[in-house]
Amino acid sequence: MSAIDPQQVRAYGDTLNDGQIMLSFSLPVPFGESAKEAARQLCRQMGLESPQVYHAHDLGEGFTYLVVYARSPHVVDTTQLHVTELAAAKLGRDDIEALAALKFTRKLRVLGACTGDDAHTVGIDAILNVKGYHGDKGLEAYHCLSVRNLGAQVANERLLDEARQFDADVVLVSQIVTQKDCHRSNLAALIDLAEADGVRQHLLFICGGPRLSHQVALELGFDAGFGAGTLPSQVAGFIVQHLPAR
Ligand code: B12
Repeated sequence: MSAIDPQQVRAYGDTLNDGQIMLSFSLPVPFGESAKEAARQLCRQMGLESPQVYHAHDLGEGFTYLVVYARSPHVVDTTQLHVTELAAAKLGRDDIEALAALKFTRKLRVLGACTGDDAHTVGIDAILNVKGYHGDKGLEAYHCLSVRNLGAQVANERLLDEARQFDADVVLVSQIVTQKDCHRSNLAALIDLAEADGVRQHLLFICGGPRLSHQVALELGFDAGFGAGTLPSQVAGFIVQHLPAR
């Protein structure tokens, strides 16, 4: 087996450094040989070599879904990557409760919602509901936190209104749908509104969703962002470490 060169990392398929990748996409071409050939040509134009259509499915109405395997000749230098990571130690529930007891004299109020047109509540529920996610209890299970979950399709105006009424310390926003970058515009609009209302500095704003990252969250004016597979304890840990003592 050849060695891994961190300066020249290739995609891995069957054997190390073979550069094999898999793509899935749909084409507005009727199911059949033309759709498969169109997919192969598109892959070659992307710089991929030896594209093979492994799966094609008739979507109806002149559309075809395709899965293509191909070889990417490109490499990435992993010694030159610049990523922004959350500056917070990973703490377990007991340590989070202990730190909160040291720093805060009351429960911290956490308000969560899935905002805009987004109706995907499973993610925010996984973070907030007592049963949690992957065996990691949700924020409702923490003695140091008082939690309210507003559910789906909450308008930014209403979220800030509820934050005022609840006297929230932290606002958690879930954005799952990213079509036409609606997650970015909606999240940025919330921060603009909070600034206009003069509440931005008084609240910790955290967003999350499978296509969000800490880097994107910072770009949009949030304090933190969490992506796919986030555990509730990571969010609780961030909150107690980053909120100033009160
Ligand atoms: C279930 C589901 C639905 C259900 C939602 C039910 C509900 N009550 O939530 C229903 C059927 C309603 C639905 C509808 C639609 N859906 Co849908 N749906 C899904 C599906 C299959 C699973 C999502 C899910 O529950 N994941 C499980 C949770 C636990 O994971 P998660 O959301 O990533 O959350 C984790 C992290 O991201 C993070 N996190 C999430 N939020 C937050 C918030 C904070 C503050 C923090 C800290 C962390 C955090 O923590 C969580 C735990 O780790 C996905 C495909 C997929 N496999 O992901 C499509 C998917 C999200 N849906 C999609 C689409 C397009 C739609 C529709 C537009 C379809 C349509 N044409 O009608 C509608 C939109 C409805 C609307 N107005 O929002 C697309 C989105 C594409 C995109 N990039 O925008 C997906 C990806 C499917 C696809 N491949 O096309 N959907």
